[in-house]
Amino acid sequence: MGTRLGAHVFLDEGDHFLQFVKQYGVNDVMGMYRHNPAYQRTATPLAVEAQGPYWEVRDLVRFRERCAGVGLRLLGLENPVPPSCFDHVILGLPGRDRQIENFLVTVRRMGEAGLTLLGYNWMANPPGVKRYSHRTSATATGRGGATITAFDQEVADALPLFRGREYTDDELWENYRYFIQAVIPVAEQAGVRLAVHPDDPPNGRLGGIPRLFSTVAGHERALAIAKSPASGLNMCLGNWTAMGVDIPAAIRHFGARGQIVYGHVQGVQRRESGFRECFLDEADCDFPAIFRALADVGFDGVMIPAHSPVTIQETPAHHIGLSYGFGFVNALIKASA
Ligand SMILES: [Mn+2]
Repeated sequence: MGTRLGAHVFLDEGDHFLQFVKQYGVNDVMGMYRHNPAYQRTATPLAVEAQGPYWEVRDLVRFRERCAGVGLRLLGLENPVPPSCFDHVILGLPGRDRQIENFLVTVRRMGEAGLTLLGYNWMANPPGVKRYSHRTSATATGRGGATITAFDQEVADALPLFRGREYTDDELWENYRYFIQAVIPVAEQAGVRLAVHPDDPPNGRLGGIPRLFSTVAGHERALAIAKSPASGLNMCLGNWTAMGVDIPAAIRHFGARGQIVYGHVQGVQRRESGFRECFLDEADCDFPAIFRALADVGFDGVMIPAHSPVTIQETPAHHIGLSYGFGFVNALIKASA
């Protein structure tokens, strides 16, 4: 009960990665699309799409049992399919009904496998861009020479259109309504809660595509459309910091209505034209006040430290940054309990 430490798991790092997060005090974890055997068997997301980019019950159960083997509870999946298997939904392109139907299959099968949380986002990523997809730099320099990512709106404004034309806010809202109204009854039935990630970066428009989840009002509007306890938020603190809003107030607002499903913890510093990532202790947000607000609204879920500055001797799976994050968040949880 209450706020708990969570983690993303990376099965391809081996079972010792699961044990590593367990050692740092994590009990609850979230999986991702890259663990879907259908995805791992193929070289390209398009090939996955041809096979049907949804999860089978047996693969979900196997995943859950592998986590349970080291004492971890698999809560659910975040971004269960690659962006290329969901983008027609966001942009309202031909083929979106098939992508939605595949999404619904995953929701049903998660319910059958006893997984209750499904994180998703509403970003139409430019094709071919992978990790930290919407940074303008992945090689900026942070404290002590650590490598950090950064976003500069002026650089982003010079990018070509991602999808060949400008999309309107109305279009994307209508596409969102179409999607969420199809999913909610199925999610309710399956006992699965959806959590939408803020747009990353939370700017108004990128590559000609509006960013619906970049303001408090946008989140509010989306939840009002869904009107269901099965629809909630992934409180990604890095992006909420980049929005420049009063985060404890937002937590009290949404949390009092039980709409915060889980969250991410990242450090972000705002800059004149964008932001840069940083260590948690130097972030432009009041973490103690944020975790107090979570406790005050009776939040019952996980907060997941994720990517962090890359220091000397960091590993490919970011063990060093993660262990710093686990310790930082664990202390915040203890101090706010
Ligand atoms: Mn996040």
